[in-house]
Amino acid sequence: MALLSFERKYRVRGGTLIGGDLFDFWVGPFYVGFFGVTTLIFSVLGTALIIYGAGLGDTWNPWRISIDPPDVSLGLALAPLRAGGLWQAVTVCALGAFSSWGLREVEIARKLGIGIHVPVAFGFAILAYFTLEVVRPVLMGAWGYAFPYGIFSHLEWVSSTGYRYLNFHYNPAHMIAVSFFFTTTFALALHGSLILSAANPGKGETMKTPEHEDTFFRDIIGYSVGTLGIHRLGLFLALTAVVFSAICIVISGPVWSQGWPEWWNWWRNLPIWA
Ligand code: UQ2
Repeated sequence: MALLSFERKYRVRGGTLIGGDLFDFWVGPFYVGFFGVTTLIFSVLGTALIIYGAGLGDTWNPWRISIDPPDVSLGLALAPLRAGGLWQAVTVCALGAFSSWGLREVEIARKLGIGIHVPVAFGFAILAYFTLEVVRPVLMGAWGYAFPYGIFSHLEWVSSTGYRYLNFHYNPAHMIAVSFFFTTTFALALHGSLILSAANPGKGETMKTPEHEDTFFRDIIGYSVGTLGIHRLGLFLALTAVVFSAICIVISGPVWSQGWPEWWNWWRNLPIWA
């Protein structure tokens, strides 16, 4: 079906989670909905607060602008605007915008009658952000442990938080997360190259079928995970990478406060080495 005629067919009322028909409309190609309105409000407000915060700061150098969380000494209190309060307001706006975007995805999926895999997957990304900026700081008792909003400043946060635990590569959850990130890129390289090899033939040649794709892998390793299976595998690998990333940061401090290399002493102290 041609793109335009398909879109006309699916652009029907219904599927909204909230607001009934009130916001059930499109602006040009974009679906709005209740959550389109809230996404817009949160992101415009959050961006305005960041620009205002940049104006309060001492630089307009885009690399150096930073909206910092409150000092650790302020604990979990509401901070004055210029002492971390802006960061708190921006964080509320960010979470509001991300959740609104996810719920707008759900409404579009419901209209189309497709699954909600995309918003569920996006939910894992929101969860990772929430873990860094809310769950871990709350467990550690201060907003000051959250990362700042700035290009260099957030990189410096990652660096100094890593050194705080001596060497993050010894964090077992970090090891698992990195392994899943690598496996994700491996799976996508296999999948992308396999699809192009069959679906993008030379001039004058006809496109090949999924049977060709299956047979390639059966011939080379005796197994094909299948055309649906590779996408299930890809989603699993990507989401698991995110989950272990969230675990690896949330256990750093709340569960283990020494250097990560020391964590492995349980292994060195096993009685079998005696
Ligand atoms: C496959 C298949 C696809 C694919 C790929 C495979 C026809 C078009 C890439 C091969 C993948 C396998 C065997 C799994 C590899 C395992 C890991 C953990 C990377 O069989 O079916 O569909 O794209």
